[in-house]
Amino acid sequence: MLIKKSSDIKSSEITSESAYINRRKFLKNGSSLFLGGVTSTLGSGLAVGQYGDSLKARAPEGIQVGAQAPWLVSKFKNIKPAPDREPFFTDEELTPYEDVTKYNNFYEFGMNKGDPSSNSNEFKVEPWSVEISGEVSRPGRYNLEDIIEPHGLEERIYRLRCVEAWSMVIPWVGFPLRDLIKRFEPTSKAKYVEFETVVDPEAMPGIRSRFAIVRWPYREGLRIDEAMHPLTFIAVGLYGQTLPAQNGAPMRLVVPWKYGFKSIKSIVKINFRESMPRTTWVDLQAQEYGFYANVNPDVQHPRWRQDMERRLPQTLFDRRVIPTRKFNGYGEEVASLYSGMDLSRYY
Ligand SMILES: Nc1nc2c(c(=O)[nH]1)N[C@H]1C(S)=C(S)[C@@H](COP(=O)(O)O)O[C@H]1N2
Ligand SMILES: [Mo]
Repeated sequence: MLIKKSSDIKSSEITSESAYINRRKFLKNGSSLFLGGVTSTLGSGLAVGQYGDSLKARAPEGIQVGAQAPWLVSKFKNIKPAPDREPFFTDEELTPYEDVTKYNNFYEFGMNKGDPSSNSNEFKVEPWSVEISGEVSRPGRYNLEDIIEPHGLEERIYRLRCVEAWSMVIPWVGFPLRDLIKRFEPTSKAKYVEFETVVDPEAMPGIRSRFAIVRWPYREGLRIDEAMHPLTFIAVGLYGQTLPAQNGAPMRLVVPWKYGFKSIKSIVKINFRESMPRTTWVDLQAQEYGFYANVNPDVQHPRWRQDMERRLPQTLFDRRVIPTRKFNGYGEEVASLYSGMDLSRYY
């Protein structure tokens, strides 16, 4: 591989268009910046920190997600690797970075699997703030830095099972949602947590589309005990890098025992409430999608088999069909949350 001195490399050669635009913005704001592409191209090890080398999964050489704020850069140097055991890890084959970042559901950017990666170049995650509201003693609108900075980052390798009967194995980077929730001190009335995705029509062509089926903002929710479960995760990265826009930058939810649609992306609002929130998919079609949406091979869906799944990536020769497990294989950890409930009724 040809290695150029950094001074010989024009930024346009090493950054994608979106990274380039973001970088310009950072420079204009006068902050120092980090470019993952420079790091991996030159092998300077900037992104590889105390734990970096021992991460179980890193993005391929040359992958860079864009310019990042200095406080975030230093956090990504200190990611605690996934342990060797379930449930925070699985030794199933990882879905390649390419598939994780090019086969997406993110209707704000369009309805086809390739739309989110190709239509999200205008999407900006800086500045970003998250509103914390409802039944908490410390409500307010917080900058992304205030939300994320206090948390140590860790790697988790989880299965993700979409209701459309495909699945992936993804190495996330983030922290448990429960640690975030505790900081804002929910009151005893906080029985549910409601999440909302950003609505940015200029950067999100799916929102501008006349064919959109969703009433924006995309909304999801969890019962408070589900939200406080140690498996429930806020992801800010994958494969050791910050999240690409199409995967829900700058922060998204990951609930590995539930269908993928619960794992809401690009969160701008977290609201604590006493009653069950309305959620996007229940609003759209309550016969087909429930609030709980626990992965369950015993509950049928009119369009997709729920007892089997296609583990991506498929090839022309192998559809890689495997059985779907109850609670997506996390039953030992989460089944007790639903004891006494009829899961065919509360699907
Ligand atoms: N805001 C928002 N969040 C979303 C979606 C969406 O359309 N909009 N799609 C959901 C669905 S159906 C799935 S399967 C997962 C996919 O996550 P991934 O693209 O990172 O694999 O995101 C979920 N989160
Ligand atoms: Mo999904």
